[in-house]
Amino acid sequence: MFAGVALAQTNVGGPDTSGPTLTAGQFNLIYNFFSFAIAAMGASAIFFFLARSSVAPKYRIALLISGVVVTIAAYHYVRIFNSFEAAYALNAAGVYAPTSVPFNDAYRYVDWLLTVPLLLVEAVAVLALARNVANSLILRLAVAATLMIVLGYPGEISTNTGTRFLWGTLSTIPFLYILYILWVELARATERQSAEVKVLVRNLRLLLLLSWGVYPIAYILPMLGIVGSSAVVGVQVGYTIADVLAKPLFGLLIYAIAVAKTRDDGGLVNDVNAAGAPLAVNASD
Ligand SMILES: *C/C=C(C)/C=C/C=C(C)/C=C/C1=C(C)CCCC1(C)C
Repeated sequence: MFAGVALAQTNVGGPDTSGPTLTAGQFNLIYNFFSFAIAAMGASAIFFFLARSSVAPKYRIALLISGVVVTIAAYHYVRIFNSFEAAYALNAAGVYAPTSVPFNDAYRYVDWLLTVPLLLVEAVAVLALARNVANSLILRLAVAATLMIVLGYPGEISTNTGTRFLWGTLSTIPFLYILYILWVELARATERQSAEVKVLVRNLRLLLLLSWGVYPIAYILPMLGIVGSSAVVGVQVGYTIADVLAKPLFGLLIYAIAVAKTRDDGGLVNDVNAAGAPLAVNASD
């Protein structure tokens, strides 16, 4: 009986069943952000797949992974968008009230579970480090990324501040570990690079810090007294902005690094034959 009461309390709303009413402006803001994310993810997927031939073969895997990441994200944003549309209905009062269909926030976490480890692989891949160094980095980063997301989820779906705080804190431990590893290793990896690559990698690290830092901030909004419809808007818009920075924009920086490193490595004759045979090296570059 007590357990039942406790469960009912901590699970109010569950994965967002009975959300608050949204004004037309709030609904449209979220709606347009989701729509923008679908366009950004979809268009950048096309770009990353097609841009592979403009970088040296050893950097192509990084662009391929960038393309896969934004493709996965585009798919999930379509699902999130549809779920959001079904979860609210315009009523006679001109506001959007929750329907009986819950807004499915789990799509985000499933998306992150796939894309976050891949984003880390992408960053390591473009550096073209020695194989053993790269493998060890990828393993540590992928395990930490998975832990970060799995630990964050129970807090995300809880409306209980204590529960949210506990899982959020646990999730922050692997998060800090990832940032530390990337900060130290990305810096070390650029020591021998050209000035241009150094600046680009520095920008990549800053973008990573800036965009990844938005997620825990959006997560704690409901704990900072921002509740009801403002919390829904803050969390959804916050995560969407962060996703566009962390995936398409991050991918573009990866592309810029691959182009700069291709040039530093001696360039490439951009005339790839259809069979994808090894490219000739442009000695004059
Ligand atoms: C493309 C998606 C990306 C890069 C997602 C990144 C997500 C995070 C960095 C999430 C971090 C969290 C915490 C550090 C604590 C609270 C729970 C999370 C999962 C929101």
